[in-house]
Amino acid sequence: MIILHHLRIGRSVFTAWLIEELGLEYEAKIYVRNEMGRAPPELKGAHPLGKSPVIEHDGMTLAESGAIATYLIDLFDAENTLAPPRSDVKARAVWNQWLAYSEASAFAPFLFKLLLSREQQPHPPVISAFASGEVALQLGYIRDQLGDRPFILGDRFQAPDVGLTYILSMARRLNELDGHPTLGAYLDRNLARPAFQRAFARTGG
Ligand SMILES: N[C@@H](CCC(=O)N[C@@H](CS)C(=O)NCC(=O)O)C(=O)O
Repeated sequence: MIILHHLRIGRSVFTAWLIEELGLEYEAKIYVRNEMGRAPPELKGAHPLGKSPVIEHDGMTLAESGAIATYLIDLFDAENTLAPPRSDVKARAVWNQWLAYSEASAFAPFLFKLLLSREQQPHPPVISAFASGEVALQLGYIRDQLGDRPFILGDRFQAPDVGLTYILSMARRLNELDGHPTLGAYLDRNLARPAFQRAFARTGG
């Protein structure tokens, strides 16, 4: 049995979604953010950083959404539904690139935007210029790479689409998707998947 330490309203629902896509049993331990939007101290009982998602499985505790996704797929995706087979080294490398991309390159500019949106004007010009330029760069990159394909790696939904959905849902919250109809349609397509709907209902988002 997998235990998912789930902090509400954040990226952990996307780990629940992956677990649902794999059809696995799990228990969600749910934590609620404090008035500053931060995790409660009890989450440090699951992992020293006190951040979510964290899973416990088979005597192991694991943090970091990308590492959790790779672990679950290595163990449970025997049919290669969410990843190319490991024997296809190049396809797997491209898959890994996209799996890492959401947390490694894409996330920080959106976080800056989110934090700035909570600050009063005038905003610090260096951070504002960095955030705006990088958000435009990342959204343009995802749009161009997606093209007119339904999913980021082609015709088939795979694990990197989960992380990209997280990034694009942040972009939508920040009103950054208005000029990107193909990204909006991609986001809606992913959020409509029954496994996402189940994860949302089960965890509260
Ligand atoms: N790189 C980590 C980031 C984990 C993270 O920052 N999670 C946020 C939730 S979206 C969190 O727990 N924030 C609570 C806090 O920092 O107090 C991952 O991919 O899992």
